Amino acid sequence: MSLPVIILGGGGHAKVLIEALRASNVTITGITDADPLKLRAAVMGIPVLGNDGIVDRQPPESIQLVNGIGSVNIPRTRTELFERFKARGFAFATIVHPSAVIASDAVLGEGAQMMAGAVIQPGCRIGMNSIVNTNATIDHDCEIGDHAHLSPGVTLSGGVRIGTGTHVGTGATVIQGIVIGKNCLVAAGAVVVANVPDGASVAGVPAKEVRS
Ligand code: JB2
Repeated sequence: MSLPVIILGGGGHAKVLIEALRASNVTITGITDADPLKLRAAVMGIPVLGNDGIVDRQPPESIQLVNGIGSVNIPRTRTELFERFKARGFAFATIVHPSAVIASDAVLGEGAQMMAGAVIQPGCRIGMNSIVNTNATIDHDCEIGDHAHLSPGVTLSGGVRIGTGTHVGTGATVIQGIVIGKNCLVAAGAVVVANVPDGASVAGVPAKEVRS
C-alpha cells in the first residue's frame, strides 16, 4: 500500500485492523471517528484526526481507506460508509493478515478483510467490504456476499453461500452446500443444516428460525 492509509472508526475492530496492517509493515496515517470525545486521542498510537469530514476534504486518489467499523453494533454504518466513499471515488484497501491462508485462486473483493488465522480454500469468492474474522475457516467453493461478516471461529464447509449483509456469529458452523440469504443473522454457536431465507434470524443446534 503506497498511499497514506486512513482507518474509519477507532473502536474494537480498528484495533484488530491496526495489528494486521502493522504485521504487513503498512504505515497508518490516522483514524477518523464520529465521537468528538475521541478527537485528539490515539488508538494503539495512531492519532484520531477528526470525523469523516477529514476524508471528504482529501482528493480521492491521494489516500486509501480501511473500514474500521465492525458489523456487530452498527452494521448499516459499515455498509453506508463504504458505499458513500466509493461513490466519491475513494478506494478501500483489501486486508490480509500475514497469518491468513488464502488459496491461490480465491477472489477477494475490494475492502474485504481477512483477519489473523483466517483460512480461505480454493474456489471461494469473498465479497466487497466483508469481514472474515479471526480464525474463521471457509472451505472450497464458498461464496460470501458483499458486506457480510463471518465472526471469529466461524466454520463454513464446502459450497456454502452467504448473502449480502449477513452476519454469522462467533463459532457458528454451516454444513456443506447450505444457502443463507441476504441480511440474515446466524447466532453465535449455531449449527446450520438447512437453507436460511433472506432476512431470517436463526439460532441453536440444529439452527432454527427465531424472531429477531
Ligand atoms: O460514521 C462513523 C461512525 N459511527 C460510529 N464514522 C466514523 N469514522 N466512526 C464512526 N463510529 C465509531 O466507530 C464510534 O464512535 C466508535 O469509536 C467506533 C466503533 O467502535 P466499537 O468498538 O463500538 O465497535 P466496532 O465496530 O469497532 O467493533 C464491533 O465489531 C467487531 C467486529 C465490536 O462488537 C467488536 O467486538 C467486534 N469484534
